[in-house]
Amino acid sequence: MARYQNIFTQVQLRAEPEMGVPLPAGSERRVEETFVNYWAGKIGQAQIGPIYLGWAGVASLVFGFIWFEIVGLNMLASVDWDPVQFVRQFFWLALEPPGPEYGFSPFVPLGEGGWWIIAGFCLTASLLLWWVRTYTRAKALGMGLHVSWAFLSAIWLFLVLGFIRPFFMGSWAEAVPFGIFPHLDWTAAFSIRYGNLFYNPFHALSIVFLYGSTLLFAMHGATILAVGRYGGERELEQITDRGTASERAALFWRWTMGFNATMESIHRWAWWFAVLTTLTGGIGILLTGTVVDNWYLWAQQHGYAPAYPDTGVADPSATGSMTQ
Ligand code: 07D
Ligand code: 07D
Repeated sequence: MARYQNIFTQVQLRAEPEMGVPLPAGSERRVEETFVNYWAGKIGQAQIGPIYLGWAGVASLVFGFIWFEIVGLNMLASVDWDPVQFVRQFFWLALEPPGPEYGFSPFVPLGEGGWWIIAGFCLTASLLLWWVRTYTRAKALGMGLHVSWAFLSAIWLFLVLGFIRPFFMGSWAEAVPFGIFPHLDWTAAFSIRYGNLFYNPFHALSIVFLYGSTLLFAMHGATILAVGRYGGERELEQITDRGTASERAALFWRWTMGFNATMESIHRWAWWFAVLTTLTGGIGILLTGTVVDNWYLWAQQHGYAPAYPDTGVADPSATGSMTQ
């Protein structure tokens, strides 16, 4: 007998693999193999595959692999090809972008940032090709493109950080290095150089949406789990029926906060909060150094930060002497 399964069901199916709907003529699945994994079944579906890679998927993996190799080999070279030091110092190793003397030139000696440009190109190609898959696979399944547009919002912030803003600043040196702690050092240095990012209202908005995303995620996840005993994850039949898990879930929030999202709108809330985190973030980063040189002084001018009594010491970033 067919039994309803969800990711919290303890019983794992062991049957003929589910191969999905037939694909339109001309499309091909690259990897038809399937197998069953017990631990995968503990957190989701036990069946792994088939996976549709297609040309975009294969090209994305190839570019991603080249990016990974370029970064890894440069890091290895930086410790004189010593594998032990590579492992010991991994978190601190970096592949840095070109220095300011090269401006935004595409022709930079490999050892002085050229590798960073090539690696950045490969990572960008890899991400964009993966994005193409989210688009074409959704189309092939007759789905909406919500995942693609959301992913594009993250790619927007990534491109602002590594390409669009450096382009407008006229210097690769503004871009983020590849490396675990080095990219955090860049983040801290960026904030200090541009007068404390906390006074950038778009950074604040981005934080609102990031925090909001975690709150909404927790509320929605908890609510659906809490009505799991009434079949809460079977959202479709729940929308129209009275006395269902969905109705309880909605009533819970109306009783506790006076307002409830609907089964549909809660997902729109989540989508917008997540998308706006990186969308507003990208705007905030793009404005930094291009339009606003010092967020703290900007905030003072706009009554957003307190102005302290004059000390008589000239702030170089206020006099314009720092911009050549
Ligand atoms: C959980 C999904 C899985 C994804 C993971 C990331 C790589 C990179 C590369 C060694 C939530 C895989 C990572 C493939 C390896 C090399 C060269 C997603 C999940 C597990 N950051 N950041 C991390 C990236 C920026 C910041 C961790 C990427 C900005 C802070 C990881 C980018 C700024 C902190 C990482 C990027 C910034 C981190 C965990 C790109 C401002 C942390 C990420 C492409 C936004 C945290 C040691 C995670 C940490 C952390 C990856 C950009 C700030 C290494 C790929 C420049 C403050 N970042 N980051 O779980 O522990 O994401 O750092 O733009 O505290 Mg970062
Ligand atoms: C990076 C989008 C690109 C990622 C992509 C993924 C792979 C992995 C892996 C297959 C994350 C590519 C994936 C390659 C493949 C596998 C395994 C999204 C990215 C496409 N900040 N801050 C933010 C807070 C401070 C600074 C955002 C908090 C300080 C800078 C976020 C605090 C200084 C930047 C946020 C705080 C500072 C940010 C990021 C508190 C440092 C950015 C949102 C409490 C001293 C970024 C406008 C995000 C931004 C950003 C939070 C403090 C610097 C909301 C909570 C004051 C330079 N900060 N921050 O989703 O957009 O990133 O700013 O102190 O660039 Mg900040």
